[in-house]
Amino acid sequence: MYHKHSVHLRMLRLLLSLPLLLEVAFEDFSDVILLKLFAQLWSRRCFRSLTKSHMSKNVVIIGQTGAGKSSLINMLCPGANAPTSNDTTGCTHVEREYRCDLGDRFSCQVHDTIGLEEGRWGFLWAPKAERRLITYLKKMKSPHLLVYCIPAGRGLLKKSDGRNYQKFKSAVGKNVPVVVVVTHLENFRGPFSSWWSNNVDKLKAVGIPVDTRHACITTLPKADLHILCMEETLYDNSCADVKSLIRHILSKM
Ligand SMILES: Nc1nc2c(ncn2[C@@H]2O[C@H](COP(=O)(O)OP(=O)(O)O)[C@@H](O)[C@H]2O)c(=O)[nH]1
Ligand SMILES: [Mg+2]
Repeated sequence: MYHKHSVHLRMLRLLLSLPLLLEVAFEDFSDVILLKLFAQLWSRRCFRSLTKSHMSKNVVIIGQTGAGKSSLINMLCPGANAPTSNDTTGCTHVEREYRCDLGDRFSCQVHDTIGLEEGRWGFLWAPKAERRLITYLKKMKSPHLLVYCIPAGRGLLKKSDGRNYQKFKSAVGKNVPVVVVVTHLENFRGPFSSWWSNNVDKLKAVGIPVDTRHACITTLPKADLHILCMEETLYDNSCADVKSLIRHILSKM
């Protein structure tokens, strides 16, 4: 992408300077005017192409209540202050979008959503939460990417995660990729990425394809990691891994 733009820029500079050079060299001004016109059209095309990478793309974070969706938003978008809680019922009561700087001249909109799989006693009973999410995705002009959030703790990966993964994958259609972000990994021994390979059988069993693009992270803030005597870099590395995953997918669109 970067290479393509720098080539565009160089060609643009060359083309813009051509009419001036020719004006000096030739007396036939009609050719020069035509060249100027061509250069202007080219510059507009280049401008559109250059701004494309800054265009906002919609990344929607979904998953069961407590998976860490809002915490992930707060990690990706400093200052977002998305409400988080470890209450038994969800504390995200309304969908909201935040601007996220992905680095490498990329940015996107990340959407926090209401938690799935709550009981009747929850903020929004599971069937209603599903319908609401489907409506939200349909209303959105174009979701570009779904990020399915899974908590990594023991017994936390559920059949319902596979069901929801498949349900929302087909709801958005085959042109919208779905990736997985596994959270709550700060206590994992070894590199976080090996959680995925350690758990392929369970992923298969619940119905999440093992070749799904993914990131394995913790969203625990640095202050909390510090209290637990854990490396604060776990936070920065997690943030970088998710951003690079999102950037990788969006840059191919
Ligand atoms: N230890 C740990 N706690 C997390 C992590 N991600 C989220 N949490 C906690 O889990 C609870 C639910 O997180 P929240 O972001 O509100 O989940 P949501 O319902 O999916 O939006 C909060 O208390 C978070 O602090 C994580 O990676 N590690
Ligand atoms: Mg939330």
